[in-house]
Amino acid sequence: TCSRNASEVNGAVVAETTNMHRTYRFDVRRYLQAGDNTLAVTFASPVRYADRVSLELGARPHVNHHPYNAIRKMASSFGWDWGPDLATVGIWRPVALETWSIARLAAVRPLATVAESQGSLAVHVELARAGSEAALSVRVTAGGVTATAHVQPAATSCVVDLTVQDVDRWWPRGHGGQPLYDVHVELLGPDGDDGDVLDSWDGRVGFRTVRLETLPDEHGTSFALVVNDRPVFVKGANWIPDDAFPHRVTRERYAERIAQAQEAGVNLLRVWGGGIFESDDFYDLCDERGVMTWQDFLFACAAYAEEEPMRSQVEAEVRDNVTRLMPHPSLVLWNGGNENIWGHADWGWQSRLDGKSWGLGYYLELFPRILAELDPDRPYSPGSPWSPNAERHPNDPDHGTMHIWDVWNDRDYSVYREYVPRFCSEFGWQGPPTMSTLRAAVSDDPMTPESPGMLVHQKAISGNDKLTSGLVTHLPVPDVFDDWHWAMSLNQARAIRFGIEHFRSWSPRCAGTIVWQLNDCWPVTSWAAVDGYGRRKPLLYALAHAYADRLVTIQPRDGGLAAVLVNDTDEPWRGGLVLTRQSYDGQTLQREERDIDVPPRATATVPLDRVLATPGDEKSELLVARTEDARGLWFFAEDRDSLLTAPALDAVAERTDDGYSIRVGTDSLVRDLALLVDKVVPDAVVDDMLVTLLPGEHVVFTVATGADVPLERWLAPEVLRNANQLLAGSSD
Ligand code: BMA
Repeated sequence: TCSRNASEVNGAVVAETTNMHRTYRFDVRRYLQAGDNTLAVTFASPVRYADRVSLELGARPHVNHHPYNAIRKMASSFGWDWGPDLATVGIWRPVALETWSIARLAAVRPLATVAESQGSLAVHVELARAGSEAALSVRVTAGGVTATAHVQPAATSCVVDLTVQDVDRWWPRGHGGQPLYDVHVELLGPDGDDGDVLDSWDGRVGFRTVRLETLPDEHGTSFALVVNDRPVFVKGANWIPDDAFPHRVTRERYAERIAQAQEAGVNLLRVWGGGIFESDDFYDLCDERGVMTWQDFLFACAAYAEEEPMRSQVEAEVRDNVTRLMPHPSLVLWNGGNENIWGHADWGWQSRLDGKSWGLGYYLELFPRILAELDPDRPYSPGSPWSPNAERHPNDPDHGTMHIWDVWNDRDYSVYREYVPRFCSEFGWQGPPTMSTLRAAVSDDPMTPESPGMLVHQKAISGNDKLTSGLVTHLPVPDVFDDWHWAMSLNQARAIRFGIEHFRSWSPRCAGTIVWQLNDCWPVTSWAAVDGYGRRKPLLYALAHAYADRLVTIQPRDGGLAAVLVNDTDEPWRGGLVLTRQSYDGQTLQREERDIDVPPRATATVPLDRVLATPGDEKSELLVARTEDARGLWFFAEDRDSLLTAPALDAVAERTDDGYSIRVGTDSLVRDLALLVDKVVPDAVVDDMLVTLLPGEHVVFTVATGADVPLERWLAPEVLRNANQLLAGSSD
């Protein structure tokens, strides 16, 4: 019956709250009594609240079926195309009763920067006073240096500046180390340096600079992150709330998930606007591991009212979270929101809105103004996608960020090659969760792609149709469920690997890719690389290959083919490049050798001679481009049109101290060899997947597990998988 969340102390209403994304602080002195006190919190239905406010404010476009844009609450908890409709209610972060006198620290914002090897820290402090107008002081210690500033009588703010000599810079992973400096702030009482410590604050900073380059050039407008004056190619993944009930996400779970992103070669996580500002643990771990973060403000796929009661809530939550998160060196970009500006341009909103506000004022005025005040050194972009500095279409590939979704929704993954985005901040392809996750979540018998439980765990519009349409160009549709599961998992992995190799081959014109999406919030068929129970899908391994520091990829160029070498390291890449055209049975038909010298953080394009790049028989030949430490392959035909045959695998499993080692060799060509270990032991982890073997080659997979299982289980055809198995006439 209640329409708002109300908090009562000893029967008196203290407050009504409507915003999950902010903190609230209430003065309760006048309600307290000696002895026991009672705090009662009444919860209202967020769904009804959102419905009611959406009518009061005037209906505005949004995706999915609830007006999540009328309440300041995690948008995806009202259901998303990968998430269940489970609008939560409750207290999800700590509640405390605090007492204080004289004054307390209301906000501490350390601005850290660095020039040469000199670190500068400007600690902005805001105070709240409890009636006292006394002069106070603030003492800051960082990097072995202490500095103090005085707070004038009645003043409520001050800045403490200090300099740390010979600082080590913080770098994104793959570019350097992640030294962090503790910052200790004390508010001292009226007696000055020797006075009482009234309050204190502890945090950490890293010394680095970051800027976002959006410069006009011959292709359009760039979008590149520059850390410590060096451009950093972003190998990113989009992050969604890791649980439909986000309070269940512990530090350990964040640590595990971020480690999985690292395994995939990821150097940036984008915290997507339909989710939450994550807890401090997330950003702390990213600081420590050099995983950059890009934080959306929490607006997604909808028009948002700019009037009250929205406006004040939005401002309060942004101030709160900018203050909380700005110390983190891993945070490299604030972003206005997800697909709101694009939605307004393309999704038929303008006539529906009929002149109503839709959020642009937040993205172009309010947020930049708050950031200029609270966090002036960090880049901001008004939205994703967004074309900077112009009245251009927000999703223009030549300007700023782009989301590529037509490829998954309507076309084929080969179409990624039609786009050379300056920065691709979303693109994705669906695949099912791992089999053990699926079996734990869905009990359909028989289980088919369309059985009732499976459909509950496929939330995307026409998701299954898109999976099928996206498969058939490459592989036939399997009849057996286990084969279907493998085919769709493989196709997801291949699609994204294809996309990333193409995008990286255009670096630095393309300065980053952020795959949709790293994680899931429950067991579901989705775009994720790690499923809802934390298990690695084949896509995670494909990302590791595609995001390798040194990449050799063969790409179409100027009507022919070229080997493109992407060197994302600080060392020059020198040596030989061996190019061969060979038959599936292992005969070398053409061979060439080139010297390569790819400078650090650079890309080299080596056009291939026509005789090398032209197959005698496209169904049974491939190109191999090989350096000492990397190799790229080019198949002239799709698997289903090729003469790929059932592989004769020579596989042996052995027990090791930490699990198993599985050696697989072959005399024939076998594509995308994988070991779906969760089918044997649900929490077993294999070190690699999607390895293509040429005739005569072998690979050794390492499986980590404490479980004891018969050796032959690892070699069963539904566990030891490959693409060849999916072709007619090749099934085992
Ligand atoms: C993008 C995201 C999400 C969505 C995904 C897949 O639009 O921003 O809204 O889940 O596509 O459809």
